[in-house]
Amino acid sequence: MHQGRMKLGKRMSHDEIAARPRLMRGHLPKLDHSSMTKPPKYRVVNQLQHDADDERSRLIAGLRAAKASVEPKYFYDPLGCALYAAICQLDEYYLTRTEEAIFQRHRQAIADAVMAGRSRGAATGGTLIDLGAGDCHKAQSWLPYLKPQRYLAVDIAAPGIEAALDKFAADFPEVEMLGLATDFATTLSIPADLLAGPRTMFYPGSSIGNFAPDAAIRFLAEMRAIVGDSGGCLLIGVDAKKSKARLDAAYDDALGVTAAFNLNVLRHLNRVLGSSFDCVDWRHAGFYNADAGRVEMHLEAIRAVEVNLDGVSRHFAAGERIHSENSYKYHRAEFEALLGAAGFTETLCWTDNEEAYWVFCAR
Ligand code: AVJ
Repeated sequence: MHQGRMKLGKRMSHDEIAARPRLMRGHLPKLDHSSMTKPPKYRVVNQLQHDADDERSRLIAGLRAAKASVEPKYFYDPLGCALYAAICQLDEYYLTRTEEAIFQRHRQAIADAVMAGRSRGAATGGTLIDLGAGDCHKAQSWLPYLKPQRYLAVDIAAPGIEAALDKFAADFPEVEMLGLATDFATTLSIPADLLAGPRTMFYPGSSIGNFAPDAAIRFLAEMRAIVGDSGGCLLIGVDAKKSKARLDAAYDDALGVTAAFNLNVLRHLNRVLGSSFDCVDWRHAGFYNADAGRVEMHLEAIRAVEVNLDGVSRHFAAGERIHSENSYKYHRAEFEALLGAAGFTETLCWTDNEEAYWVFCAR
């Protein structure tokens, strides 16, 4: 297995700080005693560029296919990450808010369930593996409850992890902070030296919805394998099936933030591929497909366009679509069945008053 290149987190040393040119205000921040103790450390392992060529050809093949598609990971360039954060604040996008309410209301019970597998007396310890950690803020409220020895932020957005850990490490000096930049949608492989003690997988936000059910089982089984018999578990958030009206609104909001989030994929593609997509030629389509049990997002050509894809022109007819995301929704029993198929034998579930969202602890 490939082990990623190690990169030390960049923090200014005190010498560097002292050597900085004086700023306009004329003085440096005072170095008090606490800032003279060792600076917080973190380490980020980057597995991303290993198959860059392979990825590029898959991306182009997807766009050239008769039914064009692009993987949802292409949402998350820096602007896309910012737009997703904005989506999470929309009235229509209930997911993040509902999950957070469940977490807040049941924090201690969930923490007790997570820690129930740890050997008696071991109140602290183990590794909290945060899948799709983003800016790490969801984990922030869990660290004081789960008290891991190690926190491992896993995300596709490498610059985001660096920035987040840099901030985060100072708040939790007692926790070893690690990062792993990887595309876990393909396979989840975590270098063994990044793991210590019981392994708790934290996968919030209903991102499991991006996988089709059979792929979700495969991915859950990979998580189950990492938990192993370490005494850890999986803590996962899952969006529930609900009315089409509510789901349509959540993925096609009045402000047009989700539309911008979807269209931004085209800008990202232009940067990655040197393609010639023009956002004004495309519109956002986001809706619940009840038969398939999933929300679909597509980019739809407003008019006939020719797009230069790696030197070859691709024609898109007016109304033709590029499928950019599936977001599967589950009844409670449906998701419990997926967990069972992935090898989990015990599950606990928390929900909100409207049963709009599920939080499972599984082992
Ligand atoms: C981050 C995958 C959970 O599917 O709801 C938000 C992404 N797409 N609005 C979701 C998303 C459109 C989101 N996940």
